[in-house]
Amino acid sequence: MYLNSTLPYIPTAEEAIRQFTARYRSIEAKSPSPLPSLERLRRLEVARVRGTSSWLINLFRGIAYNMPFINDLHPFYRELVGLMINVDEYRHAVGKLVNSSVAIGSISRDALRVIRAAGDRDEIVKARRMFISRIIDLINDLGPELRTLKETSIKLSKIPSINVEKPTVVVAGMPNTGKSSFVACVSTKKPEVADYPFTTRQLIIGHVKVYGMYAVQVIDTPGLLDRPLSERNKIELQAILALRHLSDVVVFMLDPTLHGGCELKPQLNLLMEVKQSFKANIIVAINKVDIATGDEVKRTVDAVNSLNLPYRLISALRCEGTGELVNELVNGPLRGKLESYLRATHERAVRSGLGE
Ligand SMILES: Nc1nc2c(ncn2[C@@H]2O[C@H](COP(=O)(O)OP(=O)(O)O)[C@@H](O)[C@H]2O)c(=O)[nH]1
Ligand SMILES: [Mg+2]
Repeated sequence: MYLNSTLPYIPTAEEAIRQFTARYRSIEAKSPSPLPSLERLRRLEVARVRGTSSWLINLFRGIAYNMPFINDLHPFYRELVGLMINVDEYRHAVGKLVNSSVAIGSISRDALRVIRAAGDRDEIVKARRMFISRIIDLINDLGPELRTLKETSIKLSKIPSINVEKPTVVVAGMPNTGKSSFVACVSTKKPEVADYPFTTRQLIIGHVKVYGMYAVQVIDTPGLLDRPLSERNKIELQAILALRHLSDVVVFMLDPTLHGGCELKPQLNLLMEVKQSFKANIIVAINKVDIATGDEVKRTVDAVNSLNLPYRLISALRCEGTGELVNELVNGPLRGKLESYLRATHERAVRSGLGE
């Protein structure tokens, strides 16, 4: 559910070679043995070849299988990852790592065959040299792929870690319309902050308690969904649009007064843009009703009605109408996802209670 919680350790080729040779040397004969020295050497080399090759196979498989599979990613992450990395190069690197672990198996079997059949020490030593040099060549050959994977892993670790299974409300609206105030009203725990790639911006993730659990998140997007999308460069726009995969509902904040410094018209233009590109449920919060005049509220309500969008009157300054708005979402558009989220959480708790 998170992207970057389990990213594996990825060595460079040089590090992997160093670890491999150190391991090879460190594997000792088990106990003083009554066997003649040729047999002891044979046993030792068999143990070393087996031990180091299975270590290396596990290392490479561990990397290949613990890096995210692009196709399995949640669309939000898939879209951001697609912007950050060369997906074909990444897939190739993972594939080559898997193939290499198969090749290590066969290099190891070759070496074991020769070692087992060897008639004297020289043959064993030759087989050992051959094994080590083939493995070193193989690791060296993986250098570029390991580098790609390491760079990918670093990039992935910068993607904001957001629980994509949780019912999510994204808050949009021009600056000073009251978005942060709204998030502060409805979240009952200190909001988290996550850097957002391709922007200097951060997401503010508020947590709303529902049925005794922090089961809904409300995301404030300062600097992202607060000015016309048409003014964005291509990458930035795509990064912003990735948020649509996250939002089950958009709360669009309108300031009917002139106190925020923004006329109604540009606010409505942004609302239209968000509506077109997000395709999520939108509910308009007409804010600042504590200071708005009757006329201001009326012309805003008329404008929202003409767009056929549902709305609520709130005062984020006084936290009035804000809880009701969230309840309406919980019982309406968030309901299905909330039920499955609560069910999944419950099942996880039961399983862990059973020690599974
Ligand atoms: N009178 C009044 N002021 C509000 C209300 N909501 C927000 N404000 C004020 O408007 C300004 C901008 O609010 P803020 O939440 O930071 O807006 P944001 O830029 O959209 O996050 C602040 O001075 C708030 O105190 C409201 O309901 N009534
Ligand atoms: Mg703000």
